[in-house]
Formats: sequence, structure tokens, C-alpha cells
Amino acid sequence: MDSAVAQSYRRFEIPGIAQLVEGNGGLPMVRVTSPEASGEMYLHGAHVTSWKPQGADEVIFLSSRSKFESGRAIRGGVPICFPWFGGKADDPKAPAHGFVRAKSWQLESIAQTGGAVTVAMFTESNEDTKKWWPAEFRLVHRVKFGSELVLELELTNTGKTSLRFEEALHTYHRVGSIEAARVRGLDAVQYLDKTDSNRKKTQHGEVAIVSETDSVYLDTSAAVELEDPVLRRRTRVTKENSRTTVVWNPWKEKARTFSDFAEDEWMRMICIEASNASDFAVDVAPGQQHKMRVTVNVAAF
Ligand code: TA6
Repeated sequence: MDSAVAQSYRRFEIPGIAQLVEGNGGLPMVRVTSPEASGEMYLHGAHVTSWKPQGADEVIFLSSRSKFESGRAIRGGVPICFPWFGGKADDPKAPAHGFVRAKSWQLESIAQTGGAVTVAMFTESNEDTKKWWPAEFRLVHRVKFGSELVLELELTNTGKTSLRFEEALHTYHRVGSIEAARVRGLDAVQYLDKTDSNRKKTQHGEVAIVSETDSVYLDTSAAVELEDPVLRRRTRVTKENSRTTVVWNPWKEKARTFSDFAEDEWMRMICIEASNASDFAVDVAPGQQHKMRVTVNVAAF
């Protein structure tokens, strides 16, 4: 790929380890092939679309029908929701999950750390973003592709007034069958059930998915574990500076309403989203930073 973008970033490449390539839709992405893992991260939305630890299967779900175009979020991978989660409370016309996941970011750095590779991309406020949100900010998505996947979302308030935002790393996990999958670690945690008028409920035991599920678990910093008896693996998701966790599967009928979900793909994905949403939005004073970090490990059994 010799587009101007690739040329401008050629200096970041690490031969045989990290390359700028043309991805789907002609969008530039960083392809990682490190000793510990392979992975992909598009400049579009700083969007991770693949993480495959050496010797393991692909961990991330990516829809075969996803669009790859400016102005649209990729379906699958790790969409970045910022500076609001879901719909914008005061503007029904605003894009769902904020405006950073559907725009092109810039490459900040690529570094090899042992057998892993860390890729950092950033986006900053400008006149366009201020049409939706008046704040001044710099947002960095720093991702370590190694034997574990570490996703870090770092917000710097570059303005002169405090800002409040919501955020989520809306991670789509591949599963062998959603009906057999179980999510542990949320027992007794209260959640908003978005399939039932946002009613507040309490989780009893592990989470099983038996219909459309759209739950925002509140005031929880707990690690969760996704057990997949079909792919015979456990995925552990630990998080730092995140006080809500979202679990989502659209199930059959809702999935049909998305043009970028292929038939039956809903059966092979579950979103587990480290986030700060609803009453747990984050306040950052001028010049201050907030870092939310997610670490994903997989183990076969
Ligand atoms: O995180 C769950 C959720 O908020 C669901 O309500 C559903 O809308 C999902 O995100 C996907 O949203 P998207 O805008 O990516 O289609």
C-alpha cells in the first residue's frame, strides 16, 4: 500500500513485526505479527479487529458483513465508544456511541516490547467534534498485542474547563455458540436491563444468554470470565478504572435489523464491554488525564 497515509507512516514499521497495510475497504491498518501474537488495528476508529495469541484461535469476532467506510463503525472488533455511550441524551440525531469510532485516527507509535507489540493511535478535538461536544481533548488508544491483549484508552483534558464523558471498549468476543457460553464474575451485581425499559435488576449467578441481552452492570470493577465449552477456552477480562461492564447479544430477531450482521453470526459473538457509562461517567479537570485499561487473557481447557 503506497497511499500517502502509508508513506507518512512507513517510518513506524518494524520489519517482519509490524506493517502498515491496506485493509478492508482500502482503509489503512497496522498488521502485527509478533512472536507472541498476531493482530490488526485500523486507523479508522483506532479499531482493533483481530487478536490471535500464538498457538490459539482468533479471539475477536468480526462480522463478514461489516462495512469499512468513513462515517460508519466496523461491526465487531473493539469499537471505541466516546464521549457518550448509546444514544446522546440531549440529541437524538447524534451518532450512537459517540463520534470517534467512525473517523480516522492518527498513528502515534509502534513499539516492540519483548515478544509483544504496542500500537498507539490518537485523535484530538477540532471544530467538527465541537459541533457535537464542546470539550477540548486528546484521546489515545494504546494496544499491546502479546500473549495477552491490553487495551488502554487515555483521555487528556486539553481545555480550560472540566469535562464529563462516558466511554466503553465495546469488545466483541468470538464464541462457539452463544447458547453454551457463560459469563462469570457479575453475581449479585445490579444492572440496567436495556431490553426491559432500563429497569434496575440484580444478577443471580453466572450470565447465560437465552434471548436478546443488553445489560449495563453498575459499580463493578470485577474481572469477568467467559467460558466457552464449544471452543473449549476461558477468556478472562480484567479492567482498571472502569466501574461499569456491559454484556450484549442481539439474539436472532434484533440481529436481523443490522445490515452488517450475517445470518446466524449473532450465535457466535458476545460483547463484554469495560466502560464508564450512565451514572458512572467520568469527570476530568483541565490538564488532567483518565486511563481505562482492559486486559484479556485466554486459556484452553
Ligand atoms: O453495548 C450494547 C449496545 O449499546 C446495544 O444497545 C446495541 O445498540 C449495541 O451497543 C450495538 O450498537 P451499534 O451502534 O454498534 O450498532
